Amino acid sequence: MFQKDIETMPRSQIEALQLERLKSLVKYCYDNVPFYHKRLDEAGVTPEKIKTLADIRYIPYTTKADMRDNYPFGLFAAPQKDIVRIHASSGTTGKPTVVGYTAGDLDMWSDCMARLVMAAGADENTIVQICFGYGLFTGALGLHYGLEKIGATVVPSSSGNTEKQIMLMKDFGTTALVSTPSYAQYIGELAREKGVLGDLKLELGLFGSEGCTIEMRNAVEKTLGLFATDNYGMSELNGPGVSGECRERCGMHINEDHFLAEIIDPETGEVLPRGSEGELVVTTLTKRGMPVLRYRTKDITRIDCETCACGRTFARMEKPKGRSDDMLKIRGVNVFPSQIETVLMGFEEIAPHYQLVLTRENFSDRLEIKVELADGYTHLLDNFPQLEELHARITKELKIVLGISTKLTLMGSKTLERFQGKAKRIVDLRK
Ligand code: DLL
Repeated sequence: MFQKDIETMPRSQIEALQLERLKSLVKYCYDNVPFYHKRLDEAGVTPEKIKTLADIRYIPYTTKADMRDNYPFGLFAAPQKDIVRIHASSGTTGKPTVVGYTAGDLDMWSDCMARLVMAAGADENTIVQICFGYGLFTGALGLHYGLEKIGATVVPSSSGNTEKQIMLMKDFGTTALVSTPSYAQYIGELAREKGVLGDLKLELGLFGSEGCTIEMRNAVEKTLGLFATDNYGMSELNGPGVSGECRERCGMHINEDHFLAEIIDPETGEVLPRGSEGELVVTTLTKRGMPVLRYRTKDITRIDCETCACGRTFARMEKPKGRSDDMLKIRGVNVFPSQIETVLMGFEEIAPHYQLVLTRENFSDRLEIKVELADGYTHLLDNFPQLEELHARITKELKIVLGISTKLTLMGSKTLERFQGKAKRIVDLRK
């Protein structure tokens, strides 16, 4: 373990540390960020009001809209001279959300990452290729510093130019790959096509940044012949390093000394008891550049506080089921794309590439699921009875799991788009 004394602290000690840090964080935000000063005043919360961890419920939530309203630096708590790095979200729907880090924040970030990559099995013998895009996106630099901290050999190859990535992987004897699971799958397919898959020495995949069911992870592992762990985070909270899987892979350990996690009902905002499924809300306990109080992540998950078989005591969050704003509402029924992914990946005839197309016909929502046939099964496209039989089996299973009828289209190999970053699998033509 990277910091065994911290990662195995008894629960009571973790909570005592969180309370102490929460109290000083609230005071820090109150004194240094006019936005929080006003918000806390309006809610009647003074720093002295926080006496137990449960008192966090008095603090109002912070949302993405608050970040946008305070663009670019309005939520910074430290003066510009102390900010040494800025990252930002991609901002596909408006202005990006901007995050500033002090030197101490960067140190904390790389410690968090170092813990998680070590928990995944990386060490100083690991040669790791970072195939996340370097730049304002937090993924690449976040993992980069954590991996350097544990002494791994880092190859900052960034995303794109996949043929060159594969050449470097082969020539450098790369043993670990950092990327989205969808890009990893693409790298594997291209390496197979080029006839060099067998020359790669990949053992470990440090994946994250997008939803990935266990079934999808298994498919990517099979393609590349590696063991993969999942990593979770978001720019607003630091980037990656909020939580990640150890080799037990029974949930992602939350770095609880730096991040206080709650689960709330996404509709009512009510705090739910531990173990319930709901929206993850996170408070950054130690950040100084841009601390965040009770950030609504919109990610739907569940938290388990039992000690893990690996010995770590930090609570584990389940792989997010999806984002509350990615949940598809089809003819009144809530459907998460991850449910569809689980069904599709249960069929060996299906490749890990799919797209969900939403349309509206006659005032009614339609969901078309386009999915590629796996290599070795594309001949079915020329065998109508067999194709029909497979189509019927998958459609039936989708209906059972989703509770609604969908249109399934089975497609040939490499007909759907491939992604070098986060996969975009939903095409909503209803708007
Ligand atoms: O994706 C940070 C990151 C980089 C995490 C690299 C892990 C590895 P954003 O671009 O701000 O930050 O996107 C954050 O992506 O709220 C989730 O909806 C989703 N997400 C991130 N990691 C996972 C994961 C980075 N492991 C948003 N599983 C989050 C499911 C994830 N969803």
